[in-house]
Amino acid sequence: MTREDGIDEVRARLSNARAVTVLTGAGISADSGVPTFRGADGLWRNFRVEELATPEAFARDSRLVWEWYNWRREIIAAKLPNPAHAALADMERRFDRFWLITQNVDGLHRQAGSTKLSEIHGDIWKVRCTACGRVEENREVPIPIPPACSACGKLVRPHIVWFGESLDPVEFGRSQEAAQSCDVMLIIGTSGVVYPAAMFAPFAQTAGAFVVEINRDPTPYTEIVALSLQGRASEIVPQQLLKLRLGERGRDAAQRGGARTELRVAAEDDGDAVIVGDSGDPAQDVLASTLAGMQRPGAPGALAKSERILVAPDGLVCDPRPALRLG
Ligand code: BV8
Ligand code: ZN
Repeated sequence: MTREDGIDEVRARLSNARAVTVLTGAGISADSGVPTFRGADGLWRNFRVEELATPEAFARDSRLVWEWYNWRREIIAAKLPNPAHAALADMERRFDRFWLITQNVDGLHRQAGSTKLSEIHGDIWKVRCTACGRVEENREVPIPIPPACSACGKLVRPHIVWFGESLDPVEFGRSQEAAQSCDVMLIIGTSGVVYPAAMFAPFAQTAGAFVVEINRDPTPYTEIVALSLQGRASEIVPQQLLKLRLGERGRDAAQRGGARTELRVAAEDDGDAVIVGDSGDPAQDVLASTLAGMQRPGAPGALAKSERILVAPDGLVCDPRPALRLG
């Protein structure tokens, strides 16, 4: 099966799905410029995990651990969601039930507009007090070391799940339930080696879901999932969305939702898309602007210029300016 056939198959499955669950890993943020963990240029190549991402490491040398997180906060602070993040943010409004499980701590899914999500490994932009347990947002870059709790003045740590620590039981429970009750699961940009996150795909598959992997490289999932699409998340995920036909249920939902939800990104059957104007919806606008921005100048099907676009489904064109080919 070619990649295009695979994308068509996913589109067809999504068109008929009521419940969709997505699991993402560092690969989805790689196209935003955030380093991944494993692989040739991964973070663990240069750092030993047990020296930095464990409670023991923090107890031994909290300054070293904070310096590492400061370095990562500085990198992430300069990054923006890419078209794959934006496409998933849009997708949550297309299904009766949708849940996004992310292992990423970079916050880019939220920045893209996702709200139905569990950040199962925590959030690099939050700190937690080692004494009173208070969790608070902190966006300082760099964070002054040692950082102190605003309530009790004691040392705070990153609000992140380190190796050997348990996941938040509420978020884990929600994620497990979403994995076991979906019709389609997308696994995007994860090496699938960290547990318990690695169990969600087998959970879904055992429960009868159609499980699709999207990854630049082969992983332990590649041989066991229903479909594996090899390539960059920022290209494949929006492609699935762009080609998504809404189907009866989707069209009903769009009509119920009124004008705002009628403004969706979708391609015409022949791949053409049309500018329809500003939705007034930040998530849609991120999607539109990143779709425009992701087009490489001169690439086949590239947009003529980078501008905010919105594309209507099923010929709902509000502002028929010249059609653009999205390829
Ligand atoms: C727990 C926080 C109960 C730091 C992270 C032996 C066997 C099995 C399990 C274990 C074992 N020994 C210990 C365990 C348990 C352990 C574990 O799984 N270890 C593994 C690694 C052996 N798990 C735990 O400890 C978990 N807790 O089990 O609790 C418990 C309690 C007490 C005692 C024991 C157990 C806690 C897990 C902690 C997770 N935290 N780090 C931080 O982020 O600051 S894990 C780290 O890896 C990241 O947080 C990340 O979220 C996670 C997963 O990595 P990926 O996202 O998959 O990233 P990776 O780089 O690996 O892969 C990127 C992929 O993207 C690649 O496949 C690449 O091909 C692809 N890609 C690249 N570019 C693109 C792309 N794909 C598409 N497009 C692109 N452009
Ligand atoms: Zn405190």
